[in-house]
Amino acid sequence: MAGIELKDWKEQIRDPKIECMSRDEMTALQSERLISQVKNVYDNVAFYRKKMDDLGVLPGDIKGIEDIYKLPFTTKEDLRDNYPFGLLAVPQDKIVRVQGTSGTTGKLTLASYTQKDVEVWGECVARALTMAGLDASDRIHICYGYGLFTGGLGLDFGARALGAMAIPMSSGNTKRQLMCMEDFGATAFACTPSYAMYLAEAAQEAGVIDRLQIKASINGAEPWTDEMRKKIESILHINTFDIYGLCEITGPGVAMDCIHHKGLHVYEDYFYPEVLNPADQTPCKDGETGELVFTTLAKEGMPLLRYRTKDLTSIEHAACECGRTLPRIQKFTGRTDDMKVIRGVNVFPTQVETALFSMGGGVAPHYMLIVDRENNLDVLTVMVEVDEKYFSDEIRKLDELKNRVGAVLKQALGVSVRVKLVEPKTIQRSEGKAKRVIDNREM
Ligand code: DLL
Repeated sequence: MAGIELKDWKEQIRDPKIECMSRDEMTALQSERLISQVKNVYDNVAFYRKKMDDLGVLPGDIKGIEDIYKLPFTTKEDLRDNYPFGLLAVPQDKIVRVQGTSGTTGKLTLASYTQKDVEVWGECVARALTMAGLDASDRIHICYGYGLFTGGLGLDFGARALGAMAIPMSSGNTKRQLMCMEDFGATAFACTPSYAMYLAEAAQEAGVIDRLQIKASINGAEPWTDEMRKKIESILHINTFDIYGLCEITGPGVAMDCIHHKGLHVYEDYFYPEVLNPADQTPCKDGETGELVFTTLAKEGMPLLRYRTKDLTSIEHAACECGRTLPRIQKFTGRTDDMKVIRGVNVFPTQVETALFSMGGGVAPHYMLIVDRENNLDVLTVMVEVDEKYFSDEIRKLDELKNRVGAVLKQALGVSVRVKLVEPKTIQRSEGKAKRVIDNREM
């Protein structure tokens, strides 16, 4: 059994007053914050004043959180159009930090933070770290990149708020990462799930697992499956936790899953979540999948109303076994723009991951989807790493495995795929977000 068994788990809650608040109290808090936030953006952000005027909505029309549907949406394009500082609600000299998306092409999506915004951010990440069973005695090895991307600094702010030791490794040089983890006695680490998988395999290969004191890892910034979670846990004998966030809203620490792994708790006292039908933006019921939309309730620097994340999930408001009343969003299948339509069928990379894990051996969870168009038809090729032995054994075994992978993927995706089996470590490992899809149709 990996990590700490559930029965031995001591649930820690950093701020029970908020995290276990009754729904009525939370609604009252959210309403109060929304009313003042709407007045703030109407008075201080020309973009929102115009949007609200166009809709004929005045701040006085917002009497509580139930009126949120009256407010305008904000999109990534709006952020780009107002790049870099057009959406600030405070003078630029009150901004103490900017962070951006991890994208490498085109203009960045930039977010600006006041001193208080940074403190709130650190507090939210500290709540998340507490949810992962960590406290001031822990040593957190952070291998998210430090820079404009929010991963490294976000976890660092959280470690500081918790009073834990931050080990600011940033990404790269896996051998050195493992050496420092061991030498500094790290008790937790944080990075993307794909890099956690890579680190786990590297630690296994180097035979250092028994010398590490890691008990938990905090992984997010990209979609990953429950199967991947269990695989990392079983290799390293730790508990892993899924952390979610986006720079526009705050960075990591918008939501985090607890030891029960039944969805990620949203810090809804600061970030009000809506799950909306992507076709007409009407609210989804609990359990129905839609687009996640956030309103920042207390952000000073760059508050956003109804920001469309393009992330697909469902929400659940029933209290969790951990005692928290914060609603839970389901683990993400992906973003609307990660989804590929192959001959009319919607395909997410995470479906491939689940299918590969269901095969129970032979194939590794390192894969890539390549989409082409041949003779006006979409062709999906899935490249998968397989055990070395298939390349040394007779070719017949490799062919058999290829047919098996093809059948499993066809069943899971509902569309036939070409399978390309490759040797271990062929697919490029990423220290940032894993690139799972190449769509040559977009070239
Ligand atoms: O990825 C913030 C972050 C850093 C989260 C470290 C967790 C850990 P951005 O670069 O702005 O911010 O990218 C945000 O990444 O809209 C999702 O599509 C995706 N994403 C983030 N966390 C998760 C997760 C950071 N746990 C975009 N599961 C979001 C699935 C995630 N997707």
